[in-house]
Amino acid sequence: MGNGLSTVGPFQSLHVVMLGLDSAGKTTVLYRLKFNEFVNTVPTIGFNTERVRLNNGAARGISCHVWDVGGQEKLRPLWKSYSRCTDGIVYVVDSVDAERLDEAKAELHKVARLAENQGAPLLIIANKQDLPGSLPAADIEKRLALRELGPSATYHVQPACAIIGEGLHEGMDRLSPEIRPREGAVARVLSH
Ligand SMILES: Nc1nc2c(ncn2[C@@H]2O[C@H](COP(=O)(O)OP(=O)(O)OP(=O)(O)O)[C@@H](O)[C@H]2O)c(=O)[nH]1
Ligand SMILES: [Mg+2]
Repeated sequence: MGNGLSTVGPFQSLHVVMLGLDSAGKTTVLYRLKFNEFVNTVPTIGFNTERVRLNNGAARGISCHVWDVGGQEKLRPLWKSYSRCTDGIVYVVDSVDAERLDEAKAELHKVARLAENQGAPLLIIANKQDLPGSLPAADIEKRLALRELGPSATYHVQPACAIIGEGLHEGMDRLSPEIRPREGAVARVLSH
């Protein structure tokens, strides 16, 4: 990501949507961020949402309203409405599921190219780095063809292991300084 000036300070609240294929680890990420512990999950039918206070680096003190939307194929049409006017998109990828990386790429590009998501920074979580055979962040970046999202897209690929929480706060720390108030964001910031 670039070196954008931070426009988001403590006590402000951001709206972040978390997407990714089923079983990528989204709900595990959500509860790890919220409770700082491993929570055994079941596949999400619909969505989960939690308010999460970030505690790392530049993001310290920022409150995020995180929406974790189910990733099963039949639920993906919902992604569009959950990502509308979001301040940032977290896209979780299972780094050992090489077979489905093309599918993950297609779904990501669909969402990132929506007109209303232009300008929303993207954090890719290359999850499950604890498993043997997990692809490194650089390979995930290539396989997702992030450069094809265009020169104005801001993204960062963060290696992570959601079951122990490694990399998650670091990732969120990279996301938040990239968030600049857009129309929706300003309204939400002022309303908190
Ligand atoms: N080894 C390992 N397993 C993980 C990690 N993160 C999540 N898992 C496991 O992956 C499985 C799926 O995790 P979920 O968080 O339910 O996945 P999800 O993306 O929310 O899936 P949907 O709700 O169906 O979209 C669970 O068994 C998790 O325990 C990780 O970093 N490492
Ligand atoms: Mg889930």
